[in-house]
Amino acid sequence: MNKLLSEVDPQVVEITTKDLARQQNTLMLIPSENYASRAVMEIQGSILANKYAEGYPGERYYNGCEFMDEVESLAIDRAKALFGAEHVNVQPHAGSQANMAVYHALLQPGDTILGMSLSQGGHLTHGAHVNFSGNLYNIAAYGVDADTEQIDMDDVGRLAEEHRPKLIVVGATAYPRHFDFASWRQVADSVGAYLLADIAHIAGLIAGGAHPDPVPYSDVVTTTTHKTLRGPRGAMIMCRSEYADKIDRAVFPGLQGGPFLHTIAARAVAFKEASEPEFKKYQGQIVKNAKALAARLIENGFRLVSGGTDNHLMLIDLTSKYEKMSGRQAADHLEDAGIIVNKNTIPFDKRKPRTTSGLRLGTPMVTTRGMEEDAMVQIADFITEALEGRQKNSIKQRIQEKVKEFCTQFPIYEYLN
Ligand code: DSN
Repeated sequence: MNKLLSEVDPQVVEITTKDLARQQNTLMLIPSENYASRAVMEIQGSILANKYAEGYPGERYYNGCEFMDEVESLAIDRAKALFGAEHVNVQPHAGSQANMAVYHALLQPGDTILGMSLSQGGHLTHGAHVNFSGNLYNIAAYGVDADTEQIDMDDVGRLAEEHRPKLIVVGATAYPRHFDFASWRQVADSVGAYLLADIAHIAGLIAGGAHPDPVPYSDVVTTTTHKTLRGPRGAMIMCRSEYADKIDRAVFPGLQGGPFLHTIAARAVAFKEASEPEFKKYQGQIVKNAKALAARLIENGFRLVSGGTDNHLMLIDLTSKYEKMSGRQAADHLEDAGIIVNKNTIPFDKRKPRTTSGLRLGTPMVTTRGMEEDAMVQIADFITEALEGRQKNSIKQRIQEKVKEFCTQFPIYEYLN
């Protein structure tokens, strides 16, 4: 029981060490990822992982939960203070489970949900036909306007009127613009629907004051905790007090058994970090960096969906520059050059989701490393050079070396080296 990991399993240590080098030596631009702090990682690997604690603080089905109650209550109180929420459930294991719990709490199978179409920026759980949401519920989908590539609230209002949803989901995984939550509330009220804000991508920006706040306007807000919020993998649900019991019962015993107290404790740590002044500065810098990256990419001849970004991410429309290169090919070329991005559909994409005509990239991770606007100009130039020189392995190899050298200026997890 007291042996070191390196003694018990050198093979796993070796794999992890290789990924540490990858995380250090590449530019990780996937907008939904982040580097969790040492403190967050430390508590995740702690003895809190050893305990079952089905139930909620003060009402557990297991004995020995005194300190589990204490740490879960701390996480809840910190989340409430951070977001100004009336009620918080910190137990969902992941964002999909959080959304599933909300639907389970507020809807019956067959009820209508209005959510953003997956191909235009929504999430699987917002009604995709391959997901439980699209199977169990009747889905109406909104997208973006063909000219502006932004959500048109008049169109959302018309769709709501036509389909009379019981619940409207506002939120996305690939939308580079702000959500005006007050307008969403108006649409929800006009048809008597619940409003669910899924802020998984932008939770950190919201906590740091860099994006409008959904909490005053929404019945329920869900988020993962590992994206811009920079906590451990996992999720939480915030809601108005009137829905607290339904939401809690939907999570446990409705969908889950034992909560993961080690990650709940890590959420508590992340919420503490997110309440510090540096976090606000960090979130502001994410947005400044995204704008700088977007501006340079445009200067370098790329077209960005909707013309730019207001948040942490952007979508490159590759068709504007390269007739034949798909998002999949471009993401692979960039990986060869040490730059990690997502292939992603663009609105009204003619290619399939596994191929795509776009790239999704964002700045949370490079900002965590301490990079600022001048570094974004350099990154945009690396991307441009790699895609222009894609046919030649020697060019991609040279850029990979330059990227690795560039990354040495922004070390991660020095204590692990
Ligand atoms: N998988 C997430 C993303 O990358 O956007 C959404 O849950």
